[in-house]
Amino acid sequence: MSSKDIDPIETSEWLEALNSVIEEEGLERASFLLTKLAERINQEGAIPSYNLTTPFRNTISVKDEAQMPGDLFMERRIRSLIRWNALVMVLKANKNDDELGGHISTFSSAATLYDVGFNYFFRGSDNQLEDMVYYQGHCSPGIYARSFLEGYLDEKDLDNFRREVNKPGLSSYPHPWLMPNYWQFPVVSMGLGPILGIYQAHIMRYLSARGLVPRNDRKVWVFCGDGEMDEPESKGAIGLAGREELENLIFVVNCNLQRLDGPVRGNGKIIQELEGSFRGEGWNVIKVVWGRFWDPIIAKDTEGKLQEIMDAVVDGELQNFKAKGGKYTRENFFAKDPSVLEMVKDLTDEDIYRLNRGGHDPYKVYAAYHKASNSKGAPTVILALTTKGYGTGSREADNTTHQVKKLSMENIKSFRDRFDIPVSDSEIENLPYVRPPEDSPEIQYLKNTRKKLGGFIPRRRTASEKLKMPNNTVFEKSYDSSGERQISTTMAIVRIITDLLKDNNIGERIVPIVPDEARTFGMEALFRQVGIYSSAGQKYEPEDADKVMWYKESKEGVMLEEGITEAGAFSAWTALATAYSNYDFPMVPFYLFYSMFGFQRVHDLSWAAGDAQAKGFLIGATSGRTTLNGEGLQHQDGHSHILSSTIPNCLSYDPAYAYEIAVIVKDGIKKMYVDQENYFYYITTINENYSHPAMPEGAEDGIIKGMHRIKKVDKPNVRLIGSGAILNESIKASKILKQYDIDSEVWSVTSFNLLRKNGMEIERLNQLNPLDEKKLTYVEECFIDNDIPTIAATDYMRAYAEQIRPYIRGQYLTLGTDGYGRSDSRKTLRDFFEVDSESITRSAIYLLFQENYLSEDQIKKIYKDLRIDPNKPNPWEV
Ligand SMILES: Cc1ncc(C[n+]2csc(CCOP(=O)(O)OP(=O)(O)O)c2C)c(N)n1
Ligand SMILES: [Mg+2]
Repeated sequence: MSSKDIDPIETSEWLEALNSVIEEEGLERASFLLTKLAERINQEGAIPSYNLTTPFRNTISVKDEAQMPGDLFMERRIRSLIRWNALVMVLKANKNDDELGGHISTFSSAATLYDVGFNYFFRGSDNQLEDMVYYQGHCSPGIYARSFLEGYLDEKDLDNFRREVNKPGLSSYPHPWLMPNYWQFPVVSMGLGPILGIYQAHIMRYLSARGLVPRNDRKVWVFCGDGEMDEPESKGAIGLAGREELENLIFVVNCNLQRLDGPVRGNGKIIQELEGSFRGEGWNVIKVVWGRFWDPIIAKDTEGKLQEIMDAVVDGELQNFKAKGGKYTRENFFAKDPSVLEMVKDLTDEDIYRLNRGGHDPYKVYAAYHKASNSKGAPTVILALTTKGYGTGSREADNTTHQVKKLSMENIKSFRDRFDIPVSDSEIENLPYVRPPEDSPEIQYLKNTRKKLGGFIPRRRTASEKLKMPNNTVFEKSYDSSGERQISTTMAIVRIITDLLKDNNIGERIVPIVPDEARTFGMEALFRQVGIYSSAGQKYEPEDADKVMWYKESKEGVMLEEGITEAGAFSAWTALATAYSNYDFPMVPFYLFYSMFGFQRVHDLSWAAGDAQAKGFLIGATSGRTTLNGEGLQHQDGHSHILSSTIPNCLSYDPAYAYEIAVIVKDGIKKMYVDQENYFYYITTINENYSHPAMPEGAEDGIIKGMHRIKKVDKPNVRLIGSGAILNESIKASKILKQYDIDSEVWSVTSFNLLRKNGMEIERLNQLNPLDEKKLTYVEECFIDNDIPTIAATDYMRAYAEQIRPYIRGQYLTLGTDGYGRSDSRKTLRDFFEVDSESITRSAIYLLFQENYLSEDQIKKIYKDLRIDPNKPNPWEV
């Protein structure tokens, strides 16, 4: 569409007509008429292009701004002290050679955005559950500085910013693991705050729809950077928020136009771009572009000439206007049109430089938050224009400002002067923190604002309700043999989840979550049994309404079918897994996914879940490199246990039998929800069907610790240890060996990861206490009887089973599935990766030969029987 006006007279007639509708009948009517006109033109095949973005100016007009009720000057004084203390703590952390780092420029651009929130909007937990605020991680100094004025932190705490080893220290960024009474949400990794915040708001609605927590006007506030919005995670879930009409969600994007290296959109306009994206996804968009000093100038712009310049300017230039000052701005911005230049003729260059941006104007920010908090039927995004490094003198809007950790004394003094900090020239070298006395008007005002809002934040709830254990029958059913029936462990866990859902003690807390894989895991019966949560209910008759397992969506649905988004489903899981803290209401989420699309896909979110002290179950279903036979390279997981082992509080298991799963889940519920320990669980299950034995007497302890013996012989010659799907191959190998009169015992290893943890712990303990009686690792305890050769086989990379080598005294050989997967039958794949019974047998024979237990003739014969090909290609190189 051409933007050239070929008939200005006709245009003005149309505009006049529209003006009169606006004046006489109001905006709503005018908007209706425009929509009708657009529909009309659309019938002819044209697409009107006006609806997604609005001109580059404040969304809320001056006359519609809600008035900020507080004391502007008092608040400015308090905010200035917060700015100063935040600056000082970073400067101090970098005063010597420790180079501890920290950020100055981000918080300096965001201080007003937070302050208005703290003064008027963010609610504490005194009267209702507190608002949930996802801070921009590298703004942490500003949040600490406020807590310092509030009296929660003292000077020693601030001095220990980024010095955490000898407590008390303040963590670099929001880390609940390190500051469990303070930070709720780990966010500094760009993009995590936005996606976690969206799913937090979604889960809030889910919990109230089910009647588990009351629906109120609790809010989720997500603060993020404009550069951060480039992360796929940041924008990836905004469609869900729009679709679900999450009016409890407010995004504040700090548009300081810069990221780490330089401009976010030097050649464009990030605010306009984000406006289009968010509005297109159904959000309310509130742009806070210009501060109130602009109001009188904008009021003069009756011809729209200033607006034209505002619309045309790119962000790279906007950055210059702050970096290079008022004279530059007059010459390169206002001078673009003589009539616009005229509008600022009475302003000095200094006045022009001080024309404030919306994000630094408490009045404008207040009006935006007020509107956002009272909006119904959609989430709101506030796009606030700010200046990076605001107040740091020559470092303001400088391309390198992100990494500034030290300032010249000249810049420090100019900061002090700009914000009227009561520190004299003689004191300033020492970089003193400033906190007025407790009874000063500033501290009293600050405390009063928080009192009115229900208490201080951030604060994290560490204690929560204990849950009751489910009825034992849920688990006991799995302790019996499956007899002739062949089932998979995926089926076994689904059965346990189904029974848990019906349990009187814990049923309402159980939430199955899937990312469009329920049928893959045989969970479709749950569709109808518990329903799929949908805020819209079900507005259609499902195609399969006449079937037993029809697709039932419902407002009170229990199951979360999050669609094809592992990051989204994981974020929903995290919200539920931390509900014990954030809602004071423990939930027990089970997230089932293709194990290959678990940690590998969303590891940063898993890491954050660990940091947040999530409690719940992750089920890596259809796992194993050879067990998921047909799906090939991208689907066959042989390393998720290596990845899970990187998260310190994740307990991971690769069980083989239904009874093992039952014991692990039971123990998990006890540890996490009754004993209230800080763990979450990763359990792999498989889709191979076989019959499951009954649980041997007294096996529970070993299952939980990571290993238990399933076949005992009097005088074993070798020991076979297997895990998950491959345990059956170890059992078969044991039978083959018997044909050669070789006796073997067999152990099921439920967790090499936990065996290693125990090993590390005991080894270290012995080392630290050399004179005490030496303690045995659990592996040593298990294998105490003899030093016979041990062969481990798993469906994972060898590194998984290698972890226990230091604790095994005899010979040890590991088999695994190193290399890329590929499609074929299980049998062929296991032969290919050398984890089948023949390969296990071969390994046992080889080790026995090494120990001179077998002669050359014997090994030759057995190798021949086993059809061993010495020239077989190496599986991890083909
Ligand atoms: C996933 C991830 N990648 C990179 C970084 C390093 N990093 C920290 S802040 C930053 C720039 C942030 O820019 P923006 O989002 O615009 O925030 P601002 O500081 O400008 O407010 C980068 C790249 C990170 N923290 N997380
Ligand atoms: Mg930025």
